[in-house]
Amino acid sequence: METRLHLSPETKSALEQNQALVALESTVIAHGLPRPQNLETAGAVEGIVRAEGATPATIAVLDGEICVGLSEEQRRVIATDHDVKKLSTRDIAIAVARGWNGATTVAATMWIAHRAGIRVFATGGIGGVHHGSLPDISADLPELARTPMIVVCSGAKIVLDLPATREWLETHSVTVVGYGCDELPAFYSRSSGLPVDIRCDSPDEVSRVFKTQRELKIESALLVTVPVPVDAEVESALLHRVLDDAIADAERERIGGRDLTPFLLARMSQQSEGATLRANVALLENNARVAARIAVALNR
Ligand code: PSU
Ligand code: MN
Repeated sequence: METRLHLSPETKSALEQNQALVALESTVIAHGLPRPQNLETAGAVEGIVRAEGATPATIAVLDGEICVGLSEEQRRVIATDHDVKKLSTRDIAIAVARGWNGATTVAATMWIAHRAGIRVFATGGIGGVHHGSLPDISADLPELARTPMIVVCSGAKIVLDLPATREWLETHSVTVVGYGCDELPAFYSRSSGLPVDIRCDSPDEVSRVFKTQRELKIESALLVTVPVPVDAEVESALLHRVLDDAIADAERERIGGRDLTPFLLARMSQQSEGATLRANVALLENNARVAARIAVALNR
């Protein structure tokens, strides 16, 4: 194991005893959700993983230490401290060298979790190809192409160019599972009109595909996509209105780089009077439950 990783006592003992573990990202806590829902959701998600019989390991960098598994106090720092950076894989060494506090994106969380020996990771929505001509492509995508672990999410964030993101995954051989669905979910929305590669209806089915990938030494991730629960889905007309407005606002205000995703999510939540925030929390909790069940199935 990578010696620069600081494992919490709970994570260490779960790894030693080969118990089911679920990695969780921290950018969604620090930059994806508003206060106080961010801290509440971070705690709720850990509780859900535990209730399913798995150990949660939230990942972040604290005072330059790469932490796998956070204490309640450490979670509070990530959720409330005003100087928590957003760290993608390219930033991990900088944060360690400078002794920063930083929240890890999907890409950085995967990089760390895989090196800690964790095989399942739950998040809300992955990054992908943004609209516009730059092109702006999240580091989440190349990390998925080179890291063999199960990533449970509700597809790519709706603010992205979803057809372009779907094509990227196909080109780079990332297998996409529809969990109880035949279509790629679109984050706040259950449908996108885009295909998945295979439908799985149980944790065992997912586990079988992943174990086969590992036997074949396929080095990319297995992306398990789970639709947002029906009662939390954002109604399509409202969703598209707040989405188009948020993208136009970002262009006008020239928001780019690492600030773009948090800006778009916050703007949509304001304009939808919290409808997108409720969907975000519901899908994060649901994805954690599915991920924990998969982690348990993987260990059987
Ligand atoms: N999904 C959410 N909220 C978030 C993110 C995803 O529901 O805040 C974060 C993830 O950490 C993801 C990041 O890795 O946004 C992508 O940012 P970028 O497009 O800058 O790579
Ligand atoms: Mn970017």
